[in-house]
Amino acid sequence: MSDASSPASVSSASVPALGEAILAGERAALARAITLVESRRADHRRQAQALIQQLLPKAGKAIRVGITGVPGVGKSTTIDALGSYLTAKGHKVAVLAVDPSSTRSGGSILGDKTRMARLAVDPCAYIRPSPSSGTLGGVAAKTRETMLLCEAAGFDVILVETVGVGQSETAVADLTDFFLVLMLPNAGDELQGIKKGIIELADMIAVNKADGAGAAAARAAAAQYQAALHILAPASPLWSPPVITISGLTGEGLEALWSKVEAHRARHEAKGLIAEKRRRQDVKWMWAMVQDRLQARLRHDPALKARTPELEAAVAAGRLAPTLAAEEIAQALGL
Ligand SMILES: Nc1nc2c(ncn2[C@@H]2O[C@H](COP(=O)(O)OP(=O)(O)OP(=O)(O)O)[C@@H](O)[C@H]2O)c(=O)[nH]1
Ligand SMILES: [Mg+2]
Repeated sequence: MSDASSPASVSSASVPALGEAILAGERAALARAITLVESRRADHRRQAQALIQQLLPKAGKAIRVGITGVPGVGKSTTIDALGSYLTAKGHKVAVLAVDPSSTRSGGSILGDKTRMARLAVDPCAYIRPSPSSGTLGGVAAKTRETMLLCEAAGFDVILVETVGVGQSETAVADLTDFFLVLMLPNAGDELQGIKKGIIELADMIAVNKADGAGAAAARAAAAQYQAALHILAPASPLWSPPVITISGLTGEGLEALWSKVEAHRARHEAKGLIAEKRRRQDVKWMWAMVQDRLQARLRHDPALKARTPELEAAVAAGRLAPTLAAEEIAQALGL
């Protein structure tokens, strides 16, 4: 069930209490904490960091799955069906999203709730739409912290949806243990447009809408993707990304899909590779956040904001060497 989060205003003394409430599985506390994490206010950021630090030892126990695909491929429909299958098996499922374009005033929120009708009323599921503003790095960093809060709250499956635009797939792949790429059955054009980068990120490809009249086309597409994977994907001794067909609408193939996710986890966990991947991701996140802060300084520092248009114009006009302009900006940043 998704909560409408109230404006977060937590006195610093009550951060530990909020943490305890999250650990006890209180939905309202989780929603408040996520609101803190998403807030831009400096005092909220500090409280959020204290909270994350407190809860970190209790986080990390979930299977984290990223799901991408072009608009309309059926991500939300599939997540609704997969999530319901998983809660019926006793899992607690959190659904998060990374959509850096979702400043469109909650449009995606409504969309997702109607497309995830079953999960939206499932007491063992929690749906949280994408943080609605900021850079991709900023949005993804907040989603990452929200994921940690959900784990501390006892969610053992985290599904992160992202629409396949820009670099959002890479950001979500860097948040998750397993990256699932959904494809449409009409492979012809799709295969042409397939980005090599996506294939390299994929731990599995699922051709969706393999139902009714689409079933045969889906099977044909799956065969083509399988062939493409052999050519494009780097061979790993541990895992060859499978290509399967599913229907998010009927639920067909979702059991097989999940058994692949579990097989991937078992195989990698046995060699300590999930933990290793997460440590690598953490280091990458650290640098991504440093870069985000530097960029924010670049954009918001009043002196720089006043000066950079002139510098840009002078460089563009050939009046100033780029090196000199860069030097001035670096000095202003204290570098
Ligand atoms: N036949 C069939 N239709 C499906 C299936 N999955 C989704 N659809 C339909 O495809 C349309 C888009 O589904 P969504 O789940 O909203 O797709 P999405 O990938 O989440 O879309 P965005 O959030 O806009 O990127 C809807 O009309 C669904 O009913 C499927 O397995 N079979
Ligand atoms: Mg969707």
